[in-house]
Amino acid sequence: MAIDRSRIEEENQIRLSWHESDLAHAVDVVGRSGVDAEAVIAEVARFSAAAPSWAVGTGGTRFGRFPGGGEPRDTYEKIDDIATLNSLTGANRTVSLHVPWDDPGLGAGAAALRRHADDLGIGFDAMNSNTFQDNPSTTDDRNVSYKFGSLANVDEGARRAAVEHNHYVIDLGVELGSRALTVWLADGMNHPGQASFRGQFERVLEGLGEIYAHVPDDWEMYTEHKPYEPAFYSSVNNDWGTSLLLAQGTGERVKCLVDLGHHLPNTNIEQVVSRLAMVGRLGGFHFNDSKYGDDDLTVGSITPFQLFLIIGELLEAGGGQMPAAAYMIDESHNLKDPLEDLIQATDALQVALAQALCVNRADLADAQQANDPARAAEVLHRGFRTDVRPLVAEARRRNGAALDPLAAFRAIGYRAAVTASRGADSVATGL
Ligand code: LRH
Ligand code: MN
Repeated sequence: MAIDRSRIEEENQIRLSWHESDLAHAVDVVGRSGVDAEAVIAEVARFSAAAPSWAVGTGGTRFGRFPGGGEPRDTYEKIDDIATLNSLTGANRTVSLHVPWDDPGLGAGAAALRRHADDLGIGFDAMNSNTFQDNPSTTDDRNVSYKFGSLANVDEGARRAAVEHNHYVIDLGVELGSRALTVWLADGMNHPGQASFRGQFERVLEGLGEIYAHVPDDWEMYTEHKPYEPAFYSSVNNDWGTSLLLAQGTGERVKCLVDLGHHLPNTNIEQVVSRLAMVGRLGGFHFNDSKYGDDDLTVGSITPFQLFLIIGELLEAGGGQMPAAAYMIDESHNLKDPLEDLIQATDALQVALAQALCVNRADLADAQQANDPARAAEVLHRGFRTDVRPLVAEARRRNGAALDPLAAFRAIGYRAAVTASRGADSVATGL
């Protein structure tokens, strides 16, 4: 089930005259700070963030889960929903799968899923392996468990299972046209003394090496750090420093993936981004937002200024454009409709990018060179406080998408339609 694009055009027609006057004003305002609005619109239109297959359903917490109905029942329907999302935002052109939550099987299964996604104009972004849950195909049959870790486990059987699972995920990704693997490990300790910090690190480094040996030459591999959860005393890959050591210790095409929610409160994430980009090891992002822990909330909903600064560092690293990297959203929805949340997340990324592009980088460099922090702040805030929404809407319109994607999603009634066809209690696999 895909949205009829003519319906999106109808919704745009309703708003077109307002949009055109708002756009003319925004172009004028941006022009006065020496920024080319056309360049901003073009760069926003070029941007895309992969949608996570595990976030088109209701996630829930250990305290409860309140599904809203009409959830995708398999990976095909997840891709239908992501195609709908992309037709509204024009900026979610790929899906990031999580195995075994999404596993069409090698051969005919993968080929059929690839055809389905292709027909809907959706590509496959980085694949995610899962060695944080025991499951029939990788652990149970081998009578091993990830309870005490996967690559870091002292049990050779568990380590073997984890390496071979990642090999399988790579093989699947190759057949689907993906070009990267993300390895996030839940491995760590809950209790001081439970294991050796160095021992766990060295076993993970060895395991990543065995996984990397299977990675095709035109692929990248990402290590994703996280300070805690589900390990509550220490995680093996706990921060960007450890992630960088693992990436540099494993191979040239191994880079670090920055999940915004995987940083302790008050961590200067934009500085982490600057460091990793500086050494050529910034592989990708899992965008979300959080107030306390890994809350996986809507991108830009809690700390929009931090998101603006992070994207500013990316433009710095990319010479005024977004550098090539794996941009992905990683959220878990509890209260909002999953697609509405992803629409708002994507809009927040497009808005933060447009704001960062509205910073006159030459003026900022001048102020920095003059040790004039007040003027530097003025230049920065001028970008952050510019109402860039008409520029973002125009970028979407030029991508054949919606001026106002959330309003269009509701007006078109996609959720009601899929609830009718899938059932009010259909449940999606994932978090
Ligand atoms: C871990 C994480 C990781 C995924 C999972 C769904 O918290 O961010 O990226 O494997 O969420
Ligand atoms: Mn993540």
